[in-house]
Amino acid sequence: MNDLDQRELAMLAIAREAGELARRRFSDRSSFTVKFKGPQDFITEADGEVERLIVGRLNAAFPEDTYLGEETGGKPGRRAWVIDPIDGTANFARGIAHFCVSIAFVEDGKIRLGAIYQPMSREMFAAREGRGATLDGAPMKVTTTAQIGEAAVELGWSKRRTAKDYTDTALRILDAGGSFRRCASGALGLAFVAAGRTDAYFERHINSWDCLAGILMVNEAGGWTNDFLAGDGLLKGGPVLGTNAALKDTIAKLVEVERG
Ligand code: LIP
Repeated sequence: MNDLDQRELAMLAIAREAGELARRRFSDRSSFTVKFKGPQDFITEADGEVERLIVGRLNAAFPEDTYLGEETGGKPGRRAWVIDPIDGTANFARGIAHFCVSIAFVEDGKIRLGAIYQPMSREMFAAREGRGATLDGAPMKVTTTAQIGEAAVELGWSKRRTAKDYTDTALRILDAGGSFRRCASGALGLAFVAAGRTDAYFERHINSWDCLAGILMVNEAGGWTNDFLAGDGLLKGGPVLGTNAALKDTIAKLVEVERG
């Protein structure tokens, strides 16, 4: 078993263990309080608790690796785990069962592994560079939708970009005949593109911990993403578009992102 095999097995087991902890906290609303890191930026004690579990387990198994976590930060090196302990925190805080644990492994600037575990459905979305993407072990494939008039597009939102940018983008999608939604978890939004549940996910600014696992899944499921890690996406975030090859040019033009 090589290093990546060992990391893949550990990542999947830890994502599931961490997700079950998040599920227990979500199911007992007296177990956490809701606070704000900023406008519309929720946090609960569960976020930190889950991240500490993930980092502790990974550090014990791979002490030479580095980390970048939404809640504890970090200095990612050549081999780095990029972690969102609870993506969809606003949903978690409001009692909406649409949230996940997202873990990605980046080596030499390439996303090698990704796991997105949705605790309330107990679905495990996963991918390994060059070996495809799976949902509970079964292969995932993006849709073949080619017409925007048949497409469902999820548009991620945060206050990191203007309301006008968001509404202008949504209007272009709607005027072109597409439908749009916003479900408040970028990781699940990209995982659903990989699973063929939606046709595209776009967000003008998203953080690396929210999207790296999902980016790998979309590419390994036969889809296309922009080059998120170009420039300084790992530390500064940036735009993310994940879709299928048939819609790529249409959607990229509507959301005004470089096709690369
Ligand atoms: C969320 C992101 C999502 C964004 C939400 C929020 P969090 O992350 O995954 O892409 O649209 O506003 O930032 O805060 O739930 O971990």
